[in-house]
Amino acid sequence: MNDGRDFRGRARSGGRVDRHRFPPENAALPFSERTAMQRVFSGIQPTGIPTLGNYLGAVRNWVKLQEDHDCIYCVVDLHAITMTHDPKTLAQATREMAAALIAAGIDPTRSTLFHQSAVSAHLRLAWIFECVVRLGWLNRMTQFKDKAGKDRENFSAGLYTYPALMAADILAYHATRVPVGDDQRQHLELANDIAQKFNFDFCAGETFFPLIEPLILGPAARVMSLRDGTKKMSKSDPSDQSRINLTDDADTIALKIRRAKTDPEPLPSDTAGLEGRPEARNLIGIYAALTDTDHASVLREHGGRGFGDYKKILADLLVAKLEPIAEEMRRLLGDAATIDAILRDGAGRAEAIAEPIVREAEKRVGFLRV
Ligand code: AQP
Repeated sequence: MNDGRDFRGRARSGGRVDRHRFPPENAALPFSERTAMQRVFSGIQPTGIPTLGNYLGAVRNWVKLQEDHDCIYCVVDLHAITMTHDPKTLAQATREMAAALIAAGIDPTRSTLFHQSAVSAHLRLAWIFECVVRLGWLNRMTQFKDKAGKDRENFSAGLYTYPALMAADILAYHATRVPVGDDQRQHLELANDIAQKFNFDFCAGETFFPLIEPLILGPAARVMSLRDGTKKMSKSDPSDQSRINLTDDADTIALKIRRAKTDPEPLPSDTAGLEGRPEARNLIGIYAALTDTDHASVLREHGGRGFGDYKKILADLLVAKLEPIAEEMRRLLGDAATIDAILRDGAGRAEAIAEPIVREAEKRVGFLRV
């Protein structure tokens, strides 16, 4: 079954497998006409209105990647049921998330946009990966610890095995580049471990599943809560004041920024002065991301200002950037049938790519085909 190498592709004595080769020789390419471009996959849960964190950490980068990548973007409703959810609102939340992505700039004629539960290949590969991943690896996942806290016995098994489904989401498409916020870094490292163990166990060390490169981009890869600069901004945070929702109107944005927690000192003039000031760092990072600069340039421009003054400037910038998205989202949601048709079409295209890859994975595991 193997040639004496461990699952990470390292020869136990001498030699080394080239784990970075892409496309893998045995990956039965091409699966679409566009495989000359690197394939990107990313997903977002329909667990609420997307936040400024989702937008700056992920979605804005998804939009840019459409220029020169074969992009597949997924509303991950299977992941959304790993936490307690309301079945009456999930379908509409899925539609709203699709509308938010389109309003933010995802072009469904250039990218494949669909919802996860419409493509069963995700679940078939996820099951195989659940049998590949080791319990010890899952035990190290900080997102599960953060979400379940001390009450882990009462959380779903799905939340615990979430990273195996996430690995399947990406690898069912042989995607190699995954734009995410910094909170997902550990899950992508695990996905690479799963891929390499699968290759080792079932492909004699060949690169059937390619290595994934996380794309964690920009000065706002982790946008923090407006109430606590040490906690990430989340769409499911019980406090609406902790986040900016992409649908917030101008007054709400201004009020939330005005109330955002800060310290009494004025802004420093250089990045060293942000040390130990997580709330100041967060508000500077948001401005930097929205203006495509970095923390240092923002501080060169605004260092020395008091927060009262700076918050007004930041709120105006946020309103200018987010209002057009909210408006377009409202317009799109007036026509649910069109959103559904976009998702249906995307699911068909996604399935055409994933099906042969997952069928090949099932064959390699040894399932009977009759
Ligand atoms: N605060 C954040 N800063 C930067 N990036 C973020 N992302 C999420 N929060 C931030 C990125 O957004 C993408 C989609 O995330 P998700 O919906 O799949 O799940 P999540 O990371 O758990 O996001 P939330 O908003 O915190 O959702 P809930 O509250 O439902 O758990 C990912 O790329 C993520 O990195």
